[in-house]
Amino acid sequence: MTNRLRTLLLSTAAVLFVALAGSQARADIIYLPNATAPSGGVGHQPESILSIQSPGSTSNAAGGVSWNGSKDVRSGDAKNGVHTKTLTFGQAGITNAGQLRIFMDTEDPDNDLTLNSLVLTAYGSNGQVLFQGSLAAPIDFGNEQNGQGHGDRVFALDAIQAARLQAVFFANPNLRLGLFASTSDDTGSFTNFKLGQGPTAPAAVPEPATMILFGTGIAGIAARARRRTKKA
Ligand SMILES: [Ca+2]
Ligand SMILES: [Ca+2]
Repeated sequence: MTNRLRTLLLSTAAVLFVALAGSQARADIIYLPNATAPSGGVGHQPESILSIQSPGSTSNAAGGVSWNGSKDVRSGDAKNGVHTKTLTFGQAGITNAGQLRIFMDTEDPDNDLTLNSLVLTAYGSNGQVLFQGSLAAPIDFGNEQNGQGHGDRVFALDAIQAARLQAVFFANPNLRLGLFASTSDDTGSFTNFKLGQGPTAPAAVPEPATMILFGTGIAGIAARARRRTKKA
């Protein structure tokens, strides 16, 4: 193997590693267009994590709930009481981040709205942020004709982010999940979000062992290339 080839191999491994690290730093919530959201409004299972309501007759709403280490902190247009609260994995009815689903129930009077942002955050016992995933871009939804109490849309973490959250959950089994959302064109109504369980697919969680093997493989290629460079 020529030195140039070794250098090329090492650079390729380095670029691949940086690319992987970059993709893992960006946590995506994905929309599952073919998944069905459950019926039953706030106060029914699955558990509600957040409702936001545009104030008065305005058309935009934004708000969330976080955990400060001792209590929930609501912000913006988040509704009180049973609507809005952080949830543990247990309270969300899940044991695996790959099965985590965010169900959106819209109530918009003219049956369309834009979901501008959706951010899921995992908090540790001191309120520290352990994980964060978000919607990559706003989504316009139409044909929301079920009214309140009938779920309309389903979201999940993509496979890489689900694996990240699962690793965080293993290390912090009492973590609390909070959510922030913002919508527009939802005049005079509220939008509710619940956390619950879906089938593992389509947001399947890669086995942590696979990820480790993959990482070890890259490190192995680099080490081998280094040894060969030394010999030469
Ligand atoms: Ca609805
Ligand atoms: Ca509307």
